Amino acid sequence: MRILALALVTLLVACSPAKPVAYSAAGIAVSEPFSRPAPAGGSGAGFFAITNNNTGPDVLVAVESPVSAMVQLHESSVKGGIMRMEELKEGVPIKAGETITFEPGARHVMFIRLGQALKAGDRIPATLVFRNAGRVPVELVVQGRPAGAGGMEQHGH
Ligand SMILES: [Cu+2]
Repeated sequence: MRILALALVTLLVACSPAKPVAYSAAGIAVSEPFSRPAPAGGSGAGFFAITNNNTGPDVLVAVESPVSAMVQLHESSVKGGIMRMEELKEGVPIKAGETITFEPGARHVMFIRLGQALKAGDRIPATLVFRNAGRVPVELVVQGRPAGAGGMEQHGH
């Protein structure tokens, strides 16, 4: 019975990748942080939605993580049929009450020179640093398969 119960729990965890995971601190809510598989030495990407529940504006100034040598905030865009990435050096402003998203093909967190491979099911610790709200620790869940050609790994740094 106990073994069955354990198996059931494992099954439930394995079968619920879409279950919303949310973190909040100091009036900032971060929902469903996730990443994609990527090789050690390469670049990985991070995605989530951030809601500013405070009465004043804020700025996401940086993301820190032990998984890579460098972490940057990036914006992808397509210009003349070519996908480009630009570093958001001034950070990302968030108005009071606003929700902004980081998602594939758009704004994202870039983990540059990974010290370890990111594999499906891994949890990556990261800390979002806000100008006013301070530090909000989260865990990104690595989901799915490597993006391959046309995906995030294609971006050079
Ligand atoms: Cu990037």
